[in-house]
Amino acid sequence: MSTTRTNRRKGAGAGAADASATSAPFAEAVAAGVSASTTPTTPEARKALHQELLHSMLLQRRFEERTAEMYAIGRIGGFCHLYIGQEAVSTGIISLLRPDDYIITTYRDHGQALARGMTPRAVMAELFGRIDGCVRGKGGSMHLFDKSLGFLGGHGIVGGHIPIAAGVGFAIKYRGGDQVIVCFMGEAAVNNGAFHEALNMAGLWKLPCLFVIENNRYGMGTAVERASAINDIYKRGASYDMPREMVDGQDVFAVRDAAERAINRARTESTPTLLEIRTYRFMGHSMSDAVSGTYRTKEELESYLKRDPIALLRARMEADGDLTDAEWQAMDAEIKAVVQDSIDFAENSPEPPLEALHEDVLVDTTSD
Ligand SMILES: Cc1ncc(C[n+]2csc(CCOP(=O)(O)OP(=O)(O)O)c2C)c(N)n1
Ligand SMILES: [Mg+2]
Repeated sequence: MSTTRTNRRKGAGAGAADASATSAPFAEAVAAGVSASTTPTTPEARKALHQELLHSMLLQRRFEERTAEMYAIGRIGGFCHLYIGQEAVSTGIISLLRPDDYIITTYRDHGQALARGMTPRAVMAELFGRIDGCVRGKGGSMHLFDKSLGFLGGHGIVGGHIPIAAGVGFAIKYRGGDQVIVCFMGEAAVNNGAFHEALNMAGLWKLPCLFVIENNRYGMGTAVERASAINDIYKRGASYDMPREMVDGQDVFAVRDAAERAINRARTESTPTLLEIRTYRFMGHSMSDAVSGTYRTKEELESYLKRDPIALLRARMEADGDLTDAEWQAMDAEIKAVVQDSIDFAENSPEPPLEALHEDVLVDTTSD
């Protein structure tokens, strides 16, 4: 893995000399002659693509391991929800998107932002509440946003962003574009009225939306079986005449396969899709929740840890001859250095000035 990656998509607030800009999503695979949206045909292209997928997932993991540490020592405050265990979902889907596509998501948003190419510096500074964060330190963990990446947040209200996704889908269609909007949500959001209203409109008007349910089995401490009348959540797509699939969320290739079908449908036929991606969060609901909690057993957690998406991808790549131990060590060391750099950057970034409190509250409709 090269250590001289350049970032194709600079995150806001990243600065011109951003040493953490190593998250260039899938640039090397593309350089090796494979479109990120197709199955590679040569061994070289396959290796490049798989290394990019691994890099993307490992960056999310190492970034959040340090995030937890920074939270524990009080460098990060407020709400903070880690994505550890779910990285194959963000990487699998986002690796197939074009730069002009859109993403909207929940408060569990660090992994998706990094997979999209937001720089570790811009994300870490945001978590620290500093001015060089992607939204100048005023959003924090739950509200990562970058218009230039089509990354439309980071939303704290469960289900509140799903109608916005339908609205973006409507705007794409109205303007005659062939972009897609991916709307990530947790499985608990599907019992919220906004879910039904938005999916009904998307089904009725055939909007280019990909509704991705990351079914990690729990909404805070409530198991899906205790909250949903239907446990196979993808079946709800039938109510909206929407193509639907259930996917193994620990297998990045299974995620990519299903996402590729859905994205093609959205682009070429303007048809929405509902994907239920079964995954698991390895940490507590948020930083204020114990790792296993009282609502799940240690045995359950341990059984899911055996299907760590990064370990599964690494094992497959080793078996295919696409990853040597030295390459793994080098990639891990490079990523750890990038994450450390993002922490140093955040530490040195100033807090927003008091006057900034009044900025960005209302949009100035008289400019641009
Ligand atoms: C409308 C609303 N109700 C309740 C909450 C409190 N709350 C925050 S996260 C959460 C659980 C959501 O679980 P899920 O959708 O499965 O996502 P996950 O946290 O598992 O990623 C709840 C109930 C909220 N933020 N918004
Ligand atoms: Mg959940």
